Amino acid sequence: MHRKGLSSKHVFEELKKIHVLDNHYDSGRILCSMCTKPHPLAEKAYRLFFESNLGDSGLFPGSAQLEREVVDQLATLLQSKGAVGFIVSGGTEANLLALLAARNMAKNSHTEVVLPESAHFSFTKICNLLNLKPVYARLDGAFKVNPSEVEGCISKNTVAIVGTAGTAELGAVDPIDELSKIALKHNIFLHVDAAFGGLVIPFLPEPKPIFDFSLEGVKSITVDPHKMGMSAIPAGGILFKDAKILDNIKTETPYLTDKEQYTFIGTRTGAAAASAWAVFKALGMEGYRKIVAECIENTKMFAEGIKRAGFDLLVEPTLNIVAFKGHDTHGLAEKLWERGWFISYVPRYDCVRIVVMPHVKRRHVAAFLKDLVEIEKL
Ligand code: 0PR
Repeated sequence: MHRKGLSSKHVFEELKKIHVLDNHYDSGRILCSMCTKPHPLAEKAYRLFFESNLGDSGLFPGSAQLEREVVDQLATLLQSKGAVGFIVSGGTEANLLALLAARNMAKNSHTEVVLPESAHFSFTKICNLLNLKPVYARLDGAFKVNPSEVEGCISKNTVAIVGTAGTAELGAVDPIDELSKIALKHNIFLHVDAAFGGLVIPFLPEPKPIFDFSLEGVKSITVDPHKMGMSAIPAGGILFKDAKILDNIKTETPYLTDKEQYTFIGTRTGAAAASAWAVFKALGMEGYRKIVAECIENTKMFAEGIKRAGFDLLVEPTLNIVAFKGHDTHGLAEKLWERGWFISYVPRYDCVRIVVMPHVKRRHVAAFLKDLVEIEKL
């Protein structure tokens, strides 16, 4: 640190020089991210609530109201009347709170969680933290978890079953309706990780998979405004079917304005909730439907172009994620990186993954496909 402070102007000039090192969604070249350029109102709302700390929400009742209203809107979207929850730091914390609740609700001796093989890596961290043993259930040919495999993984030690509505790698939607039946039959907590899909699936045309609280066995859902919600980071969402579940994740905070906290993070910004609130208001159901429709259209354009260039899709996309492979997929990924395309190489499936977020426009798809054809010809 300098002994004497520098002028704000000087400091900001320095910052701007470093800022150019970052990549920006506007370039259309970021095809490996589940985040996107936030809606313009998200930024305005964020600035307005910049100081707010929901870790001591009695000081910020306005922010607390916005958080409750965002959660209520998510609950309605996910077909619930009484669901409660929080805007948290992201999908990782949301999944953590769900499994913490499930573990604390189960008997002390219970130590296992049944996960699809395709579960997000956040569950590896969570199992570590909560001292839970992950028991992995195998997938079917469409990369969705096989319900009978899930049932076979259940033991007297199982605290929860997890299903994913929109896997990170392929955008697959597990058969949550089947998992719900299994969870009810065995009286086990079912958590749905819809971190990505939760703000996509409700806006798809029918027929669409059912993954929400309309299924009786579903006890909690992760759904992140900072992914397809176009909100500012950090805005994850965790919803629980009813308020009783919250007792299992409560920590007393006797000297704060609020006498208890339920989130893992203590000091946490209210600006993210304000930003999600503003975007929900500004877009409405119709706005999101349009954005999702454009992403799906661009996904189809990618998929068709990729097939035409001679590559194989791993699976026809359900959501706005495309995965494909060729004879030397890693080599292909490297050539795409060299040409400035930020794509993911997924070792598990030896494929290239593209997430078609709202910042990816038709012209970017066309430019990518042109490069892909050129690379294939070399
Ligand atoms: N669950 C699912 C299904 C996810 O896809 C993710 C993140 C999480 C949980 C965890 O969410 P947080 O990262 O908010 O805690 N999925 C993205 C992924 O792994 C995260 C991401 C976002 C990666 C932006 C890269 C990136 O540029 O692909």
